[in-house]
Amino acid sequence: MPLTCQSLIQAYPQAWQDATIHPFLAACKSGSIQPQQFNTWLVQDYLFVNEFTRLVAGVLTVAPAHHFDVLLSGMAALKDELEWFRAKAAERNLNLSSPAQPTCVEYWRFMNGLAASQYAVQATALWAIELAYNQGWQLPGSMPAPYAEFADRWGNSGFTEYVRQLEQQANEGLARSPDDLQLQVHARDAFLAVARLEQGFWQMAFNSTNSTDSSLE
Ligand code: HMH
Repeated sequence: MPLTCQSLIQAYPQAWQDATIHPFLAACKSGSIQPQQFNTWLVQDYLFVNEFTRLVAGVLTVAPAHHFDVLLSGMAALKDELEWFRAKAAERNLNLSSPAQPTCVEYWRFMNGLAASQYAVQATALWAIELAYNQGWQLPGSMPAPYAEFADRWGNSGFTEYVRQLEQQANEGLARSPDDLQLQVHARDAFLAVARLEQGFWQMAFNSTNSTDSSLE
């Protein structure tokens, strides 16, 4: 039996719930998120997405050619997303040259390390990273301004469809070696690492107070 993306979520529901349901997102929904918390997330996520762009580029180098369309559409969307982050940061007078916090650096390292993995492992991680935001921003339901715009970026139907395509491609990659147990373990570990890092990323921003974050201003 080949491993599938859905079977990973079913096997580790708690890890996935921790990755996608967090007090940070609940506080955006209720409007009680503090500016330092939100701005820390925004700056650190910009730094994350820069490195994530390299991950997608790396996946492209090992993907079969018939998977290029989906990956290239993701790359094009990232160009727009990085511009959008810079505009949002400018509106809030945030310094995007701030240092990455340890949790962000840990996520970078994980993503850089994936380059040595087989395509199916990389495709599984890419799917999990995008699904975490797709579900995380969608699950709370409609958010008040200014957070609605953020929720829509990752919760919109086009992005949801993109994540579904990533899932199909990851499943296809996994299905190519149904008897390779080492590959399955590796893909599972990547999925669990993404879940843990996603939870940590929300927690990092949620914990941020004026005294813990020197990067704002
Ligand atoms: C931490 N995970 C994190 N940031 C993002 N922007 C995404 C996933 C989705 O691209």
